[in-house]
Amino acid sequence: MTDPTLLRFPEGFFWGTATAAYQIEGAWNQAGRGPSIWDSFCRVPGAIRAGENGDVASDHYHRWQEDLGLMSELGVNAYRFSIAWPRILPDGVGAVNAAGPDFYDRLVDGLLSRGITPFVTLYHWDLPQALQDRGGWANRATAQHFADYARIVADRLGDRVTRWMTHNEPFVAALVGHLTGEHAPGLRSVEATFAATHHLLLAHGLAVAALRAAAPRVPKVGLALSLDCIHPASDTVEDQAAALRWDGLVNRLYLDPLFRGRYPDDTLALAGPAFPTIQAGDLATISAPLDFVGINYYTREVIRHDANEPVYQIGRVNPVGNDYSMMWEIYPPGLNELLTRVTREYAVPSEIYITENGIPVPDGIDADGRVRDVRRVAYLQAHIAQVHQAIAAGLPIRGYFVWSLLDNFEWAQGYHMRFGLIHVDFATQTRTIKDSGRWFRRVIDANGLRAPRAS
Ligand code: IFM
Repeated sequence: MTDPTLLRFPEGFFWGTATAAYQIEGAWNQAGRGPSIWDSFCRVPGAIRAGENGDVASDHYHRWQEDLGLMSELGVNAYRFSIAWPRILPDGVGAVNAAGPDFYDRLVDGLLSRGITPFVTLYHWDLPQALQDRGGWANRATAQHFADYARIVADRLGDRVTRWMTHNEPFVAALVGHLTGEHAPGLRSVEATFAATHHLLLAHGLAVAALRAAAPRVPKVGLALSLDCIHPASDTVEDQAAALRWDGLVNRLYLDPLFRGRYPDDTLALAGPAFPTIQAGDLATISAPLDFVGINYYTREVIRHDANEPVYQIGRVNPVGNDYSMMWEIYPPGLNELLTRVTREYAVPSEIYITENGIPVPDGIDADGRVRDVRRVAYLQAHIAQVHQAIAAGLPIRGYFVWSLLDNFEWAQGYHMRFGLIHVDFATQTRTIKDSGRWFRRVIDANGLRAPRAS
C-alpha cells in the first residue's frame, strides 16, 4: 500500500552529492598538476582561516575508489564533481598532462560501473596560475582558453559523460574573487570584477559550443548558478533600492544575459565605465540555448541600504529570532520562492537541477562511532520538501545534489566548516558516514521523504 504521508518524487529523479576538485582532491603538486590560483592564494598570510590550504584536502585523488564505495553505500544515482583545469593543462594552455585526463577517465568509469551518472563541472574556481599571471578572468583571452580546455576534456570523456556544467557559481568567482578579495585571486577591483563577470560568461558560451562540437554523444550542457532569494530589510525606498542593486549583481547579471541575451540596464549603470567592452556577438554567444540550468541554494539574503558600505552601499541583516547555521540563515521557503521566480521570469531550459544544497555543522564523532548530525537531517528534509512542492506545482526539477559528499576544504573558511554527508578525520583521512548520509539513503530508496512537521 502506498504511504499517503510520503512526498514521492518522479521516476528517474537524480539523487546525488556534489564536490569540487580543489576542495577534495589534494595531491596539489602530484602527477603533473600545475599550480592554481587557490594554491597561490592559500599561501597569502591571513587569507585562509588558520592558515589552512587544499594541499591534501580530503585526499580524494588517492582515495577515489574508497569514495566510490561510499557513494554506493549512500545509494546515490548521480555524482557532481569538477575537473581541475591545472591537472589537464598545467599551464592553462598548451601541452596536456596525460595523468590528468587519465584520473578523470578512471573516475568516470568507476561511477558508471556503479550505476552513478556523472555530472561534470569544468570550472569550480581553480584557474591555472599561469593564466592568472596573464590577467586571469579579467583578460578576455582566458575565455577562449577555457573553451579550448573544455574541448580537450570533452574529447576524452564525452563518449561516456553526457551532463556538463561549464561553470560553478560565476558570481562568486567574479565578485568574491575580484571585489571583496576573500577568494582567489584575492583582488579588490571594480574593473576586474566586471571584466571577470563578462569573460566568465563569454567563456561559458564558447565552451557550450566547444562541448557540443567535441562530444561524440549528444551532450546536455548547462551551468550551476548561485542564486539568492533576496528580501529588503524594510519597505523603505532605500532598502528596496539596495535589495534591487544586490539582486542585479547576484542574480540578474547572470540570468539576464544567459536567458534574455542582454545585461540588466540598472546593473550596467551601476557598473558604469568599469564594465568592459561588450563586443559584437558576445551576447549571442553567452545566450546560446542550454539543456539545463543548475541552481545552488543555501540561504536568503535580507538586504538594507548601508551608507557606510563601500562601493554599492549594500548591507546585510540577520533577522533576530531566526535559525542560523555556522554561516547563514536557514530559510527553506526561499528555495521554492526562488525557483518560482526564475521559472516565471525567465525562459529557462526544460530541465532544472538543484546542483547544491547543504549546511555546515560542527560535527563530531560520538563514543559509539556515530555522527549525529540532526541539524543537517532537518535542513535537508525541509529543503527537499521545498523541491517536492516546486515539482508538484509543475516545475521541471530533475535532480537534487547535497553539498557535499565529504567534509572538505571550505575555501577561506578552511576545514572547520563541515558540509559532508560523510565525516572526514583530516588527521587520518578516516571516513564515517554520518546519520544524515544514512537518512539520505532512505530518501533515495523510497524516492521520497516524509513531510517535515510544521514548526
Ligand atoms: O563549498 C561551497 C562550494 O564550493 C560552492 N557553493 C557553496 C559551497 C558552500 O559554501
